[in-house]
Amino acid sequence: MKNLISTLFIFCLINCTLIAQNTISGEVICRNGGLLANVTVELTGGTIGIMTVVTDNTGTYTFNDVPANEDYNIHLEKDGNSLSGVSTYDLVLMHKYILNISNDGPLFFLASDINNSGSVTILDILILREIILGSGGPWPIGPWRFATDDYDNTTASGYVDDVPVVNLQENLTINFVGVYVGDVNGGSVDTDCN
Ligand SMILES: [Ca+2]
Ligand SMILES: [Ca+2]
Repeated sequence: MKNLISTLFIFCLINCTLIAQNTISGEVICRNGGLLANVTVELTGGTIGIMTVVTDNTGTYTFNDVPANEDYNIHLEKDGNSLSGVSTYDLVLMHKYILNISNDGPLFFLASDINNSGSVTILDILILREIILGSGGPWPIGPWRFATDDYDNTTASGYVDDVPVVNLQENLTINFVGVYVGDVNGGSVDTDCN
């Protein structure tokens, strides 16, 4: 009997490890703090292949029953080609950024780096100017981009658009801020921002 219990215990231990599952969830907000709907969130990797959810008016996403002990990638994207929130005033702010007289933090930088080169230069201004003159798009990247709430370009912390999850061991909460590229001052009033 003792041997049987030991065998069952070992069997359970192995299988419990194999079927352990977790939840990956979070919230996507706008720069003004509103909840951002219609963001496509993809979870890829491990044995699941790909799982996709779209945020609703609560701005939340949830992946249930994600197998533990595996590696994943979370990717966010959202369509957009409106100039809502993008104006010549943003060009002025970018000029000031280049001249070191205006910098309102990491999200300001992310919205200003139009070509995703890792710096804000006169080329970004020229590209955004063409977008404005052309009444919208195409953006080199985006226009929506998604930064984790710990994103900071000056310290290389946090992630944008893609978040790696290595060896999932527990339930994770990963929150994002949606940034509309070109809307440097974050004045966009997107209809999906609740
Ligand atoms: Ca750039
Ligand atoms: Ca703006």
